[in-house]
Amino acid sequence: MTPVPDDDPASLVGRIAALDEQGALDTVRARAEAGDDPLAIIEDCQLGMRYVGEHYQSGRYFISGLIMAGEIFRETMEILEPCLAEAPRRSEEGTVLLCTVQGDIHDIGKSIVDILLRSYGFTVHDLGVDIPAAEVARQALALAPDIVGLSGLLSAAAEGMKATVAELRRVAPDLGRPVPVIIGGGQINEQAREWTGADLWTNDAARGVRLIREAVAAGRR
Ligand code: B12
Repeated sequence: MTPVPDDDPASLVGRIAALDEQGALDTVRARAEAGDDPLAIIEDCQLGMRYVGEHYQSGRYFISGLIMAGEIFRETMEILEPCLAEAPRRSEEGTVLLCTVQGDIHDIGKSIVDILLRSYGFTVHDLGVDIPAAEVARQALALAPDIVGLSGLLSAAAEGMKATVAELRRVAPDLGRPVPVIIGGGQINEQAREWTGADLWTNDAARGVRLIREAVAAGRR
């Protein structure tokens, strides 16, 4: 078995890795009530999920383990959302078109990005999951976003990302300007950014929000 990184099965990371739903949610509530940074709590959950994924890959957990982990994260976000919404609201920062690309139905990370962007004053149009490239381009033409955010966790999602970036580039003349694209997900790295033709990449929602704010501000100058 992969050891829990901090060797503490009673930690939030350890509890999620062990699929201890009650223990994990009690820890989230206690940390939120103690005023812990919600982003730090999310980071621990993300690490715990990575361990669940490894256990799935090694055959220790079945698909039900992934489903259970998804449920724990969903409930965690229900607890944390009010804390995130309390962040000071800024003026209108811009419009973001967001989705999980075709072939991929993972949406937990995307939903975190959505919540964070809204709390920073962005208008977010979340198209959902498994969205074909042509549909993203159609919505971009209709909504004229400042930036497009594509999420994907499967290795195969890179195909969908590449196709979507190409489609957005193809309709750029009709948009009147090139729309920057940021890709995100646990497996995403600089190599994936280069291969898909996207402008930016991240595997961390908080860093993603920072990159989006910078890109939108630069586009408006
Ligand atoms: C929960 C889970 C599921 C749930 C998803 C529930 C849901 N509603 O999303 C369910 C059970 C449905 C599922 C299904 C499958 N899964 Co799954 N799943 C996971 C698991 C355990 C956690 C994913 C997660 O939510 N992580 C937590 C979030 C917060 O992290 P995140 O997504 O990376 O997002 C963060 C950042 O990346 C960033 N971010 C994400 N998107 C974006 C977008 C933008 C624009 C920005 C700025 C930032 C950003 O912000 C987030 C917060 O920091 C992962 C393991 C792992 N290592 O991630 C496997 C994993 C992704 N799944 C995997 C697999 C294989 C599958 C299935 C194919 C299994 C099967 N045989 O059916 C199916 C896929 C079906 C499909 N077509 O998509 C593999 C993928 C392997 C690969 N390299 O392709 C993984 C890695 C597990 C593994 N190690 O084998 N899965």
